[in-house]
Amino acid sequence: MASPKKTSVSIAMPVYNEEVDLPRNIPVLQKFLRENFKDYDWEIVIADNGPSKDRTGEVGRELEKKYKGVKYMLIPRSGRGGALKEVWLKSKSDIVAYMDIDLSSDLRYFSKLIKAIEKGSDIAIGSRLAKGAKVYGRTLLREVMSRGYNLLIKFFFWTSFNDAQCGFKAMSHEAARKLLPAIEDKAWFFDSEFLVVGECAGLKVTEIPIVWRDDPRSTVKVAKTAMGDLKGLYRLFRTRPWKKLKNEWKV
Ligand SMILES: Nc1nc2c(ncn2[C@@H]2O[C@H](COP(=O)(O)OP(=O)(O)O)[C@@H](O)[C@H]2O)c(=O)[nH]1
Ligand SMILES: [Mg+2]
Repeated sequence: MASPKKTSVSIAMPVYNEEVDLPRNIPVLQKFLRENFKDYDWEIVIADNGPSKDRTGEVGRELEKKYKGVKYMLIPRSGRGGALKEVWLKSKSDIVAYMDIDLSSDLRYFSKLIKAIEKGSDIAIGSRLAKGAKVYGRTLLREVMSRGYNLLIKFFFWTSFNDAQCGFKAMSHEAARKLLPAIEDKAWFFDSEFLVVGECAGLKVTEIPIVWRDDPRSTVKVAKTAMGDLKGLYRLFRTRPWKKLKNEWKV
């Protein structure tokens, strides 16, 4: 008798100049999935951008050869959001997900994200600002900015989630297929945009409190990214893209 089809999961790892973390953390994630995700058909997709200016490309291709279930993809130009969108839209898996290569989010919470989607959520997100979350080593500046930014989102869009920017998220194949073509940002605002537009259009977002150990090395330029976020929120407030989606989806 044929065994029942396993749920498939694609995990994108957006990377830019990550020659140090890639060989250290891809094996950690691959081992974790081998041991804990036996009931799933999983793949890890290294989503390199640019291309990176260091040996990320070579290291990524070596990891693809060496480790089962690991793929390397070079996505020309687009930033982090553009890379995620491309990997997710190309994926045929039932569930698409992503996490940051520094593995700041404790992997033990990954199955909770996936289970939330299996139980019927369209989007599941890790959260450092929900009740029950634990955060170690985050700078006061990032913490204050993050709290302020998320309050602003709630105030203007009446959304339910508390942490738009955590690098630990999953989405059903169906939600990705219908939502992502409408998402414009190709950089850091991408996450906020798909969450706001998705929830305002009627998709179900589940927030999972996680344990986060901050990696002090960061590729984020705080002032520039904050400006991009504010401009992005203003664009969404003005254009209200979910209205068109609600019509298309007949919500
Ligand atoms: N594909 C891609 N990934 C990026 C880009 N910029 C940053 N990343 C990745 O995004 C993830 C999160 O970056 P990180 O610097 O840890 O952000 P922070 O934890 O918010 O400070 C890491 O895996 C980075 O390599 C980009 O332009 N393209
Ligand atoms: Mg980080």
